[in-house]
Amino acid sequence: MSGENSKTQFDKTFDQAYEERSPNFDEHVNIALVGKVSAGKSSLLNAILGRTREDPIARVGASSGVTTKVTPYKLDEHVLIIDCPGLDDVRKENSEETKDFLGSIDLGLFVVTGSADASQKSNFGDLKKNCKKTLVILNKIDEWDDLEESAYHDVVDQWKRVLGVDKVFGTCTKGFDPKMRQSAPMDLRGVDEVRKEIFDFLESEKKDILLARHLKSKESYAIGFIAAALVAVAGEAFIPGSAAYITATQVVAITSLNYLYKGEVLSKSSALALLPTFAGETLGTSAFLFAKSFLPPTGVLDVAAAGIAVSITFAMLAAVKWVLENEHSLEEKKVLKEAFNSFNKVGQELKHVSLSDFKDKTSIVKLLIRLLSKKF
Ligand SMILES: Nc1nc2c(ncn2[C@@H]2O[C@H](COP(=O)(O)OP(=O)(O)O)[C@@H](O)[C@H]2O)c(=O)[nH]1
Ligand SMILES: [Mg+2]
Repeated sequence: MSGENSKTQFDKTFDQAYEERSPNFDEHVNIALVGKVSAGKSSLLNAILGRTREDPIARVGASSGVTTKVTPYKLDEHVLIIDCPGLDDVRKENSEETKDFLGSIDLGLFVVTGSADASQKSNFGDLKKNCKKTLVILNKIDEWDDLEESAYHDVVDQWKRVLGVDKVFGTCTKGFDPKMRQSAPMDLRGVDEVRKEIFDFLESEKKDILLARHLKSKESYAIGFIAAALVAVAGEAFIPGSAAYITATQVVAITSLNYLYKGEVLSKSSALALLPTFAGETLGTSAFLFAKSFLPPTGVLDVAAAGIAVSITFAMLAAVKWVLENEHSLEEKKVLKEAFNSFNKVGQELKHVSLSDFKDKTSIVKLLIRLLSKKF
């Protein structure tokens, strides 16, 4: 195989892998937040995005009228959340924006409170018909705090039966009302589970990053992202053309982290152009990776090389995360390089993690939290 051909093969594999994995940055996320006035829709939205009472996205109020009928939250050009009692209220608005919205709702969050109410069935049916996915959320579960536990389970079962669903998420999102006493604590329950369900769904649509950008704290999302990249790299080391796959994973992760923190789309070529910044420091190993993957006939890496690929990827992504978090830009090559060198030391430990352990993303996340907290 000549060098020329190898390069072409690398580019082809890289481009294809990149296209397959890259988020759709020009896509849209439309979410319908449906439920009666005062069910806690605005509170739930704040809770999902990790907001505080002082820094809400959606206004919360005990007096009905705060969320009258239809309240749109346009988080940016790509993310629209409409808070309304039912989709019919949105239809009545009859603007271009609401028409587009109704035609492509990704997610419907149906928020109910109290005991099961059959009159909500048609509203739910309408929502379900118009969304790719719907979640039913029983909010204000604190209402059952003083009752026997069975009372809460009974009401969940009734809602399941009335709406014909297998799952009802119980939540408490108390504490966002600006009229609350300052000293009154926030009472948040069940929100993590709802958030996870939402992001898992959006991830399957390759759109999770579009909403994740609006999370108040991006830390855990970013860590999950790096963990997923490491899991991918560990698996990719053993497939033919591994260097191209690994590079695609790195580039996708860099563009995603950049969007998460900056809300800007970094082009494929700009992200690719960053890689030599890191490679310079690990020339031996990266040249090794590069060369190895072009060795016929299988082009697979051995275990040692796979460990190196994982630890380099860790250092690279940890550095990118650190730079973005600390208000630097990826243009600052010197800062990026320094951060890479520090994390590269910290990440040596990853070389000794058995590759089969990379199947378990949860334990990798735990490991990353520890490694990333090491100061440099
Ligand atoms: N007890 C209790 N009150 C809540 C909960 N979630 C929201 N609230 C309160 O219910 C009222 C209406 O909430 P809001 O989010 O504005 O409802 P929306 O009209 O559906 O958007 C506010 O006073 C909230 O503080 C909850 O889980 N438990
Ligand atoms: Mg509201």
